[in-house]
Amino acid sequence: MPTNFHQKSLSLLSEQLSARGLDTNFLIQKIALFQIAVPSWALGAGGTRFGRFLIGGEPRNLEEKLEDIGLLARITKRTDAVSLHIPWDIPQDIQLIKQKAADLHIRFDAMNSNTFQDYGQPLTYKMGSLSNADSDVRKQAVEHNLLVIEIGKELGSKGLTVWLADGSNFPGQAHIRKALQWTTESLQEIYAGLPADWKLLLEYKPYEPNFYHTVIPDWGTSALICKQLGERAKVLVDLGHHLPNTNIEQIVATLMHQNMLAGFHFNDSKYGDDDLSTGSIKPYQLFLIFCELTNGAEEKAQTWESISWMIDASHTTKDPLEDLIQALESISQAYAKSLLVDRNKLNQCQLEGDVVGAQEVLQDAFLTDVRPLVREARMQSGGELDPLDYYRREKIREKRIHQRGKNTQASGL
Ligand SMILES: [Mn+2]
Repeated sequence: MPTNFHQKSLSLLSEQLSARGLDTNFLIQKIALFQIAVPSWALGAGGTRFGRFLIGGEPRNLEEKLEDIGLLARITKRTDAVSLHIPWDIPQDIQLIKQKAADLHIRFDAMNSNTFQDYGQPLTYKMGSLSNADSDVRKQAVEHNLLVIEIGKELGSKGLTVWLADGSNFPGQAHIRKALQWTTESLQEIYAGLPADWKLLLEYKPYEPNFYHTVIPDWGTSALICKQLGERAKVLVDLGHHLPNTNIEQIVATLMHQNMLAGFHFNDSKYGDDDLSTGSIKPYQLFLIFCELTNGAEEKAQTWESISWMIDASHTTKDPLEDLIQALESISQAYAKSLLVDRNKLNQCQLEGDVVGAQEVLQDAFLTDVRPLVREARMQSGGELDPLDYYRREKIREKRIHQRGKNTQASGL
């Protein structure tokens, strides 16, 4: 895209926005500040039904994963953090990793534990982890989480994300109340090991393949457990972890109202936990979610800074770095559009019961092409005008393949 095309579209948009009483520079500054973490498992190919097809030049170790995120940070200016997964990313040399991250201007976002896979630990998680009927298995799962906290402390992380696959496959298999109780007690032990300036982010999910029940199926169950843990435990919303047509923006509003929103895992879905690129299926839903987020922060239901942001998607048929560029762009666009909502007018419509007017206010914001604002925010921060075009023009993947090899495989699912 030629720079003069960008300048023209920005000045046209700026004119329209100021006619609506909006300050373009203020918006650009807000957009520039919004940063989204990238998980360490998102940099290689995920599995499809037909197998896992290597992208080529996938990162071979944690240092190379940081290099990939560093590249995203440099060209998009929309990410400044990595979220690590243990045991997939146990640093061999903590000081080296910290230095590498610092050189790339990357910080360590929430740590992720893993008790949903058997990876050579002494006791199996076949019948669950934190909810297991066997107290030795629960102890092992708790200790794993405490180890993750220790690694995170050394790296400077400030959060632990817990996602459980625990549940049962058939009726009668599990004692539903006991499973919930054991999970809560296990989480209490983990919470007790949490440093004072850390938070615990508790995910929920209503189903898995071949599942009868999950121990933490929804935001309500997650919130109930968090209330029993303490005020630094909050609910993590993963966009794919809902039944079809769930009103996710309502969940967000409810959690913010209770100061219980820990953060987000961004992705998109057609049917369920599809892990598709954020904004590729339901951009209007993403916009409505951001409307609740920006409004909830403006009205001081919960501070913006207390919420964590991360992409949690799977890259099967796209180059992961290209996919992440698209996702970062979509999230920034949804955020930018939410900032355009005429709140006074919307409040007025709500007071007067003007349903049509309220919809018009939202559509006015949603249908505005905010791409010039997002581009300008990126350029003013020192990023590329068009990161995807830059990535292809500079043949980054080809260079990665040359450096790392064609058949390398990043750790992860
Ligand atoms: Mn997730």
